[in-house]
Amino acid sequence: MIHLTKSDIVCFLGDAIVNAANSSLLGGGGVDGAIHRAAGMGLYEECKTLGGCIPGDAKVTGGYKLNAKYVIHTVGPVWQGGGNNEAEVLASCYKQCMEIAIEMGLGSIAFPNVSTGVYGFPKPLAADIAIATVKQMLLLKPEMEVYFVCFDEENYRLYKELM
Ligand code: AR6
Repeated sequence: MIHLTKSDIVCFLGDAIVNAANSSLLGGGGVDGAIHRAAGMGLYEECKTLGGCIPGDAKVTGGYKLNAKYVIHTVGPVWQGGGNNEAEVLASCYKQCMEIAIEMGLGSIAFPNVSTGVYGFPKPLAADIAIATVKQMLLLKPEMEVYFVCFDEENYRLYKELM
């Protein structure tokens, strides 16, 4: 089942939140910075052991001081005009995160709007890709609760229209 909220993903109370990270997995700005600040140094220490992550892939850690039990870190594409497989890479992010959640037997997962901040991915296209990919993956585990957690008004409005 898919849910939509307009809130801060750091506050999510459930099994896993997804982090829109960069390839180093060592923190940054935006939602990544907020998650690392709230989770504490334990998260940073575990991330240091992961050896980074390529765009379109995902890796899981504990949630440390967060309410969520796990953080699934994914690295979205940097928007470069659309001719560089950005859409496929973004779809892969959502797919990989869902695969990890399903394999781990998780009951709930919250996604931020990956790549639509600093990485500049157009929000309408990103919302289409996120919703379509998650819907497809949910066919494998329909009872999973998936939350799209929008932070900015534009994303929230777009998701509301599409869902
Ligand atoms: N909760 C939910 N969503 C949030 C929050 C929050 N607390 N804060 C921001 N957003 P961005 P990206 C939304 O820039 O584009 C980092 O420095 C925000 O409104 O965080 O994937 C990383 O280290 C936007 O819609 O991630 C990378 O270097 C969405 O999160 C780079 O930014 C994504 O914005 C990744 O860029």
